[in-house]
Amino acid sequence: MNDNAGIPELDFDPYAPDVLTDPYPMHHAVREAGPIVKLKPYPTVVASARHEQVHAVLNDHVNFISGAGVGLSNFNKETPFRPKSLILEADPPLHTQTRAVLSRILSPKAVMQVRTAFAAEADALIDRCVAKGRIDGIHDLAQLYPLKVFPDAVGVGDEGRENLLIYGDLVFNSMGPRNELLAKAAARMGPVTEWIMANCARDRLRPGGFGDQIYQAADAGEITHEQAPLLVRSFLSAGVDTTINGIGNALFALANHPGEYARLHADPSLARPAFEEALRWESTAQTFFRTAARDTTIAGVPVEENSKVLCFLAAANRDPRKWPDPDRYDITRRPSGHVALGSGIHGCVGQAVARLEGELVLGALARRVKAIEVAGPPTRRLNNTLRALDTLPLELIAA
Ligand code: OVM
Repeated sequence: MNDNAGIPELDFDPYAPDVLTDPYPMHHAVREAGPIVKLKPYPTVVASARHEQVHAVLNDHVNFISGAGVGLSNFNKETPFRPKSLILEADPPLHTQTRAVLSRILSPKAVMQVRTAFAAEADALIDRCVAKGRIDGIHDLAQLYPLKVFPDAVGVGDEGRENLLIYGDLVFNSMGPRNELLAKAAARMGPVTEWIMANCARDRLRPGGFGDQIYQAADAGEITHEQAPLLVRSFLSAGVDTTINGIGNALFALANHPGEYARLHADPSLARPAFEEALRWESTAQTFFRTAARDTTIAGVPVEENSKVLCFLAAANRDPRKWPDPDRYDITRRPSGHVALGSGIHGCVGQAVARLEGELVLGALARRVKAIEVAGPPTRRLNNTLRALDTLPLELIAA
């Protein structure tokens, strides 16, 4: 089991269908094997499933860069599947410039401006779900909400928004190996990519929306006009599938923990911490990579330049070294320090929007629904990066 430099080597493929279906046994094994490990199927990768090392890697953007890709593929050796994101797959100084623009557009203060509109949509949607009683938590709720409010806020037209789901699925699959999941997603890619890029153009974006504000930043000289459409693309890549699954996973957590749901119903102001704890407990983005920019170390163990470093975010979020009773979903835990939204200079720039969406959906639910019952077995939608449900049959008991 121990190879070069004493790094344990484990025979797990994080992208095998059975592992994607139930990653927790692998998370446990990788975490307990050591602070960093190697994985037999991916010899150029070192991986960590512990909170301390994952956090340290994410907070060292000098040694562990993003510009060579944040998936398995190393852009120093392989061509990226699409033009690189100017924020996700970028390092300072480029990242510093683009990040400044996006973080202003998505700042807590800016996000307060959309709160009223987002709240009205959450209330209306939950009313429709309560009227139905029996719902599919994914198709009737988790997908509909972000797919309405986020493109509205960016300023994208109503036509063809389902392309955002297909594109998100593709982008997150592309961060894994070239397996069957990626091939299936890529088969749907041509017209979808065209639709996405067409909707990044200034004349397609509602004046004043998040998308238009990127062009305003270009007018002001903070970024170039050539960069603007690619930055709008980041909204359309990262803004929908992530929150859909964040909300879907939170519904899954609450449906399977009736005691926690009862506490939420009794005190709907727990909506925001309940969503936060769901991010920790069942992390939407399971993994992100960095690339070693030079020979360096992790936990004192040598890591060679150009190695890909696999950060198991979801496993770090259940590391018993960091969290008491880590497998327990506890809506009053207040899990600050979780890495579901990353950490460091690349930490989720849209987190204020993501948290707002989660809070409003769970809050509306808490006020109108006394209990959520599991009405059938959920099914999974396997993705190389995202923890995603395909269906989640629920019975909503009105308050
Ligand atoms: C982007 C992008 C795409 C996927 C995820 C993400 C989590 C960003 O295109 O910038 O952040």
